[in-house]
Amino acid sequence: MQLKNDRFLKAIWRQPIDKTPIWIMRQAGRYLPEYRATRERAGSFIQLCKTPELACEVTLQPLQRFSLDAAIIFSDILTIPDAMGLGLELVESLGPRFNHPIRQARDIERLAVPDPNSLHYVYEAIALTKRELAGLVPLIGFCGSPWTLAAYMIEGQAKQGFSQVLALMQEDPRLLHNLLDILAQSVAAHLNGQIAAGAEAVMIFDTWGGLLELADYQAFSLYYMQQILSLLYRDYNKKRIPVILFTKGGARFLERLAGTGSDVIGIDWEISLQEARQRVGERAVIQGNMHPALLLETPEVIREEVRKILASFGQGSGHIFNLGHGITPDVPPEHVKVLVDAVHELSECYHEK
Ligand code: 1CP
Repeated sequence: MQLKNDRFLKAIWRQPIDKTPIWIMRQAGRYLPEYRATRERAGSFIQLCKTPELACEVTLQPLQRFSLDAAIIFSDILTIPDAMGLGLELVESLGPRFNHPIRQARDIERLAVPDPNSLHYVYEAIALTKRELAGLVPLIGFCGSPWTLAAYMIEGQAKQGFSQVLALMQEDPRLLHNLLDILAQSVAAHLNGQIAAGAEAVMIFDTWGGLLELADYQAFSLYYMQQILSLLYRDYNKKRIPVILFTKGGARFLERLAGTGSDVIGIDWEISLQEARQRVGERAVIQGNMHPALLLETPEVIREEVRKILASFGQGSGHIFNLGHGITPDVPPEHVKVLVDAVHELSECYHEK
């Protein structure tokens, strides 16, 4: 189907565009009252993920309010460990938690790439969302990086620091490599499943890669993302499928990320777009990088920040506007409208008519 709005894909292929495209990490989420209402109807976060009709409904919610240039399928990176038998639940004050975290070598030796049927609900949600979107904007599929998934699987829950996975890295790196290898195969298969179901771009979230020093980052995080890139359907149904890599806190690794052959590199607010553009050069397009906390400021402050970020990237195609990390639940939805409209309005002067 012909896309009505293909700014997001054109920016990735550096084709001329009228305005800079924008989408927002976690754009479907708790800051929207309609999301909270649908989650209530679903009964739980996990049920919401596993019910394609409801996952589709919340994916579309932010697009009904704001002129976003891409949709991202509502799901979670932790669906893969769940499908591997770890049993995901969401504890209200604590965040996600596994009922059967990895505690010993045997738990890792037992793991296998999940049966595609166990993640079929994601592919159904994508197919349904594509039908409902009817070409309005492209749909992004996603996964966590093997390193980030391993961090949650070994810790058992969301925690600052992830001391247990770091300890395993020192004590038994081979065992950790076995886990990362299975996860890389699982992630590649899941992203390919999402592409086959209709995702027009895919993103790998390496939320915890920034915990590592360069040598460990290369060996335990980047190496496995590179494996995934080599296994992905980069062309599907005569269409090029772009890949976005995002290592939170990964400014130090920018050249390495650019060297992977990923089409887009996501950055957070640690560095300016100007510096990122210079260091990445022609090797990849840049996505980012407004601090999410700025969405709590006044509309004037938000517009000023948008102006600065657009100026930092400068002239031409090759930038996708986003936050440097997910939007937080306390953001007033009206501020998101201010942001999206400001990006479109204030970016026109950076593109040729
Ligand atoms: O309703 C709720 O209370 C659940 C909150 C929530 C939401 C809205 C969770 C639990 N997951 C999601 C959806 C989600 N997760 C999306 C949806 C698509 C979108 O609109 O962007 C995406 C892309 C994710 C990805 C995700 N999940 C990441 C990577 C991105 C990031 O923010 O770094 C991570 C680390 C997770 C794990 C996870 N799932 C949920 C939470 C609260 C967390 C973070 C846990 C932590 O604090 O470590």
